[in-house]
Amino acid sequence: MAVFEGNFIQTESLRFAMVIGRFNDLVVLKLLEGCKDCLKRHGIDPEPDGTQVDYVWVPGSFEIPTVARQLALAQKYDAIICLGAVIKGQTPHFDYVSAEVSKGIAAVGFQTGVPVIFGVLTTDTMQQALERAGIKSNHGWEYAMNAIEMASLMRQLRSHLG
Ligand code: INI
Repeated sequence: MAVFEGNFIQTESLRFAMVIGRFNDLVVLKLLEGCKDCLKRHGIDPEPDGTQVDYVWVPGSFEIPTVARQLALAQKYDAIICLGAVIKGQTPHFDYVSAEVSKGIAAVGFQTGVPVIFGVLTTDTMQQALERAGIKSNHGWEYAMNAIEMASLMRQLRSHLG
């Protein structure tokens, strides 16, 4: 029998896509920065003119699952990282947008078998969002770590299971 775990060392052939909701871009751009920094420090070229990461921008978090699904169905990426920020203080839409984006992203992962990382902050205030996007820590970094780990794990499982 065997134990499977993703690693962070064989990263040069991994392919990622990022789907980024532009809404609350003050927060989202910081998450993106953290994400790219983590990828780079794990040997992945995050530049859009390189071969490892594609970037797709959408208007807001609500649109993320539609695009993530299309990317996943292409079976071209080892993982898809979804970045967004849904902030309660700003709108009564909060409950609808946060529910749909979380359900939608989970559904894409289940339906396609491609790891889809839920990098959408859902907070009560802009202050809380900024704290999670760099003022205290940058969750973008963790989202990239999760993507690398899952990408590596799924490659191992594919080669083991055939
Ligand atoms: N989109 C977000 O990503 N975050 C939000 O906080 C937000 N608010 O507050 O409304 C938001 N709304 C836009 C939504 O994602 C769609 O782009 C829009 O409803 C068009 O479908």
